[in-house]
Amino acid sequence: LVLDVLAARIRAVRELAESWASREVVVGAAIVHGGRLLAQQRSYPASHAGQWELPGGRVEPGEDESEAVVRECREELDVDVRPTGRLGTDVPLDNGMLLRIHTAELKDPAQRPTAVEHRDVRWVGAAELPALDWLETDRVLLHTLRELLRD
Ligand code: 9L3
Ligand code: MG
Repeated sequence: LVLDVLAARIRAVRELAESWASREVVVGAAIVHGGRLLAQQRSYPASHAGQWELPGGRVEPGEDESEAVVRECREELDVDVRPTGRLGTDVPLDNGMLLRIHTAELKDPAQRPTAVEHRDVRWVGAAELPALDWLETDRVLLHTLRELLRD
């Protein structure tokens, strides 16, 4: 009996781990340059238009997370970035996916990020960081992001 209970417990834990591991990932890019973080302002959907977020989007099938970071930054900002590692913890999204942050740097710092499909993009210093109206999911990460920035 004890073994049955144990086996059931182990199965439940494994199922939970698998369901978490199989959740689809949305990558966010924490691009830092000159002690400031690149933030972009959403233009859609209407419920989130005007709010700020890290650049990024869904990892497409056949793509790894670093490739998704590079592709999303090309699409959204028209810049080339080099992913440098993971940052912080995953944030669960309402749609069941996970937001996962990768740090990145501009391959060519002279390249200026452009708001291709967004309302605005901005380099944000530590003081300005908490003042922006961030998406709730991204706001969770502000303490971690702050550590990348200068005072
Ligand atoms: N999302 C949240 N924070 C972010 C990003 C890039 C994305 N920094 C959420 C918003 C959407 C979903 O992830 O619900 C997919 O993102 P997108 O494809 O609309 O950018
Ligand atoms: Mg996006």
